[in-house]
Amino acid sequence: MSQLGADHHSRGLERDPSDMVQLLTPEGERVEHPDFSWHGTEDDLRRMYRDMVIARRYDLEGTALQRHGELGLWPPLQGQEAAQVGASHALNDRDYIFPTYREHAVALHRGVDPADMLALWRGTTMGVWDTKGTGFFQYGIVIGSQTLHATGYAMGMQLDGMVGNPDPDHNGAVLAFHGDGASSQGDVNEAYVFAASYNSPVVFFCQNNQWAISEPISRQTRIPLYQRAQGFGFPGIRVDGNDVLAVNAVTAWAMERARQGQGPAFIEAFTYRMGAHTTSDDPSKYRLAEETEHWRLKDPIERLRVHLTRNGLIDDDWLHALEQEADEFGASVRAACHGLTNPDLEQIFAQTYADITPPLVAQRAEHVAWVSSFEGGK
Ligand SMILES: Cc1ncc(C[n+]2csc(CCOP(=O)(O)OP(=O)(O)O)c2C)c(N)n1
Ligand SMILES: [Mg+2]
Repeated sequence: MSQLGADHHSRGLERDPSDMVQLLTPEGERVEHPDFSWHGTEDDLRRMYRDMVIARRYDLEGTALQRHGELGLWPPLQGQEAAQVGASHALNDRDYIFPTYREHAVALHRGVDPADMLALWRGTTMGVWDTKGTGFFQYGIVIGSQTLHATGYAMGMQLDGMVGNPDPDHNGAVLAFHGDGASSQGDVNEAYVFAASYNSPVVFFCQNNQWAISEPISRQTRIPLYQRAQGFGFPGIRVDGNDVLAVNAVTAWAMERARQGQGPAFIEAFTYRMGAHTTSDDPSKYRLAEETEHWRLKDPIERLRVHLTRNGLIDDDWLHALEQEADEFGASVRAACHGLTNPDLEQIFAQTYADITPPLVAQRAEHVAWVSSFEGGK
């Protein structure tokens, strides 16, 4: 096979790998798996559906706001709602999350202020939200770096006695998100080694959307990503990333064993992002239309909607009320974005060190004098 042919073969056209945990088919039918089952309630199902719909709306608003010139950049998540919501719903309040730059659904579920996230992409904040209160660390743009932070944080939780405690209300673990492309980074592989060596309570959650911008998964690995975990010494599981039930069940299992002191795990959520990498990207330059169409039929929200409707767990009135909630939420997101104010640039000097240094004091004075030399002084 030519080089081009070999690439083309594995460019996101891999269909339904058989070694993948699935509990809800793309047609919305429940199926059983020998190792994993889902034990939630009907309310849990409705809540996860609602969170996926709200996350998609947030994402669409983010994309539109960028197109209107209100944001500098936006990384869309459309297609990854089940991976994110399923994972987030498997966490407890003590668990801590290290995201990439795209886990908007997880952020919303953890209570991050939607406006704070917009401010980051508008460039009017240094990216500070309530990381302690939400258990959701700041977004990181340096690919893979968060996995080392996550592993270090998990080692700290171990030292603080938050792992393997007989009282289950005491334990916590870390969920570290990264992408398929990130799995090739040195930082990420070092994080795997540290996590394994110290048996740290960290679960690596890889959203394999089969692309790292324009690089196909065939450039990152010659074996399914989840199989790599074995080489590092911890379990790896591939889950249907568009199946919120399977993602939730597998993440709950991995997090609980980490909390109990059984060490790290690797989850490969096999999925596909329908839109662009970011609003600066044009995937039509490198992805086939057939591929995107194929994955559209596996829409994570649609399959749960079909399941809920068919089983009488929601009806038209319920869906209508949710649509209204999403509309109101969308309007509030737009208003919050329009209400963001430009920061005082002096703040940049204050946020570099805990105690501002004499050279920075001088630079700040120079900067303030320069800014005030303009009409309006801004
Ligand atoms: C260290 C580093 N190298 C390169 C980049 C540029 N970059 C931004 S996103 C990206 C691709 C990441 O792909 P993947 O890990 O699969 O994440 P995805 O966005 O597909 O979820 C690259 C190369 C970066 N931000 N950081
Ligand atoms: Mg990717």
